[in-house]
Amino acid sequence: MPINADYEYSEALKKVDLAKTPQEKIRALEGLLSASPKHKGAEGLLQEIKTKISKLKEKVEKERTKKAGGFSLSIKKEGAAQVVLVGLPNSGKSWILKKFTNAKPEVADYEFTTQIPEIGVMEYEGVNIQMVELPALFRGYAESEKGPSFLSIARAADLIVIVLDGTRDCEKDLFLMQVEFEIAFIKLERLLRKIEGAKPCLVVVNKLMKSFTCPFPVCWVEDLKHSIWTKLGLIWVRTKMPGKKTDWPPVALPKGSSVKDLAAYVHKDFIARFKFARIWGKGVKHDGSTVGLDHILGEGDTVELHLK
Ligand SMILES: Nc1nc2c(ncn2[C@@H]2O[C@H](COP(=O)(O)OP(=O)(O)O)[C@@H](O)[C@H]2O)c(=O)[nH]1
Ligand SMILES: [Mg+2]
Repeated sequence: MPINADYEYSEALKKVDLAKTPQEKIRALEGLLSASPKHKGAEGLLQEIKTKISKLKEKVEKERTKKAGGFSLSIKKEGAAQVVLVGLPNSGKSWILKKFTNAKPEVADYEFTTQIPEIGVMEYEGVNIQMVELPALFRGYAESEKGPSFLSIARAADLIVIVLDGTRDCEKDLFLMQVEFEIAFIKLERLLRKIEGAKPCLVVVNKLMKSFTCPFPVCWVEDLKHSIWTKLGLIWVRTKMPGKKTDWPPVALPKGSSVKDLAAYVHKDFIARFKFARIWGKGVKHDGSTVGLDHILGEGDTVELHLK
């Protein structure tokens, strides 16, 4: 290890010793983690630090939830993915939920209209995606009475959509929310920077289109549906059995899925009974091509499964 790296590590270690509150300890350990050597021999050490961090975070979160009256909220996932809408009061979360889903939330020109999570279902090419609106964020949310419970829903979601009001100072509003996520130990996935354990997130600008500096992927509200789908990293494919009509609804699978993944999804016995599949779609040279289990699927493919 180079001398200065050695020095950095021992400084980081000192900070860990000096940290008093669990929060300080977490930050210090995260510092230690980045200052630690990354070679093969250090894997055990790195793992030890990571375990310490996650245990401390769990402890802090438990205490926060206990303070909030002991309720950790969770919303049962339905459909191919769960997407959570977060934003400041009046940013247009309910308006978005109403526009893109079957839900009928109250959309109103006063603050904190939505007091409990509202749930709707958005359809993309026949695939259902659950959309949950969380009660509006504010400064101090992560340590407020109900904020931690609501943030636990965001933590469990597949994607966090941050709603910004384009008529306001977007950078400032976004920063306020970033701080709350930081306090709640929810790491948000950034453009151009890989962060371990980070949550996929998407910023949507509502009301007025404008551009601003943003470390996360951004879209305009009119493109939200497609942007959510892209960000989820899913593809939809349609299945059929020989001689039958194409099934409905389509199946959503992670990008890069194979015929084998699809067969396993459709029925637990289908891999064992698989003979071959025929595919129609952009992914194959000739419509109706015969493929095996390893064939990688493309979005919009129709797959006919031939079984023993
Ligand atoms: N002009 C315009 N107004 C909007 C838009 N989205 C929401 N609003 C208005 O902003 C206010 C707050 O919307 P709402 O969805 O209730 O905000 P929430 O508190 O984030 O759920 C309402 O008066 C909406 O009519 C939009 O895209 N354009
Ligand atoms: Mg609302």
